[in-house]
Amino acid sequence: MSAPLIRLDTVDSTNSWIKRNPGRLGEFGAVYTTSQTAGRGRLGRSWQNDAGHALYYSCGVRGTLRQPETLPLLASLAVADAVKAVFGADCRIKWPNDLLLNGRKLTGILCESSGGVWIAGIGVNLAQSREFFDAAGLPHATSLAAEGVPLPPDAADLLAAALTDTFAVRLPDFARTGFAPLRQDYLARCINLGRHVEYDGGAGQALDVDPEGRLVVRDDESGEHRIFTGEVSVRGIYGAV
Ligand code: BT5
Repeated sequence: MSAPLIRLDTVDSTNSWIKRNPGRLGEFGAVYTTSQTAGRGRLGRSWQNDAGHALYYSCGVRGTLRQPETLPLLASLAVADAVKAVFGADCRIKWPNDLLLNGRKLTGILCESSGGVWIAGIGVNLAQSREFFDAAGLPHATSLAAEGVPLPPDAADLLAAALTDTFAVRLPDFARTGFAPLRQDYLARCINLGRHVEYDGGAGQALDVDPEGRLVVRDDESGEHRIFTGEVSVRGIYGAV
């Protein structure tokens, strides 16, 4: 049986919709729209809407996850798989979960839990113009169209369906075991490795992402660190120096 996939014309936030409707998606399912009026990022930030030009998607998972804190890493890989399958575009992942195309942010991910449901909320920029991002004050953002990727008119519907599939493929192993079975595929896309990064309280070279999903950094001053939360900037990405 395929997972429920609900399309809404417009909604405040697809993550918030799942919180209000915790029983609607069964064990695993998704909701999406191309118009979100109050999209949320992490840490109280907002996610910009451009009605009809992007995919705003959330999937909900009920049940036990072995390493729920690594759900954002699973989500980033599932989107990278789906974007490759539908549009042929190869994205990189900036740890933990931004997807980059040509060094700019194509996708943002917000994971939450509520009422026994794990929620992975994913915003994918599809057809916004460079002018839209400039006017919105987002010089480091991009869309598939702005990077020259041709889009069919039903791009959002195709991507939502593909994303539900790529999630479903990786979910059983992930639920049982956690990040470890995804790790090699994740590392192959991770843009941090070998680069100079800055994190809350230090800076150094990113060496690895460990089986717990932590970024391993050789700090310039204090040796090896394993980072799980907080902001990490990468030299050369989003204008970081
Ligand atoms: C994220 O937060 O990147 C998570 C965004 C998650 C959005 C999805 S849409 C479906 C679901 N429903 C929701 O309500 N949310 C999820 P964060 O790492 O905090 O990044 C937020 C920052 O990204 C903002 O402060 C801006 O600088 C930038 N930003 C905002 N809108 C953007 C966009 N459309 N494209 C690229 N960057 C954007």
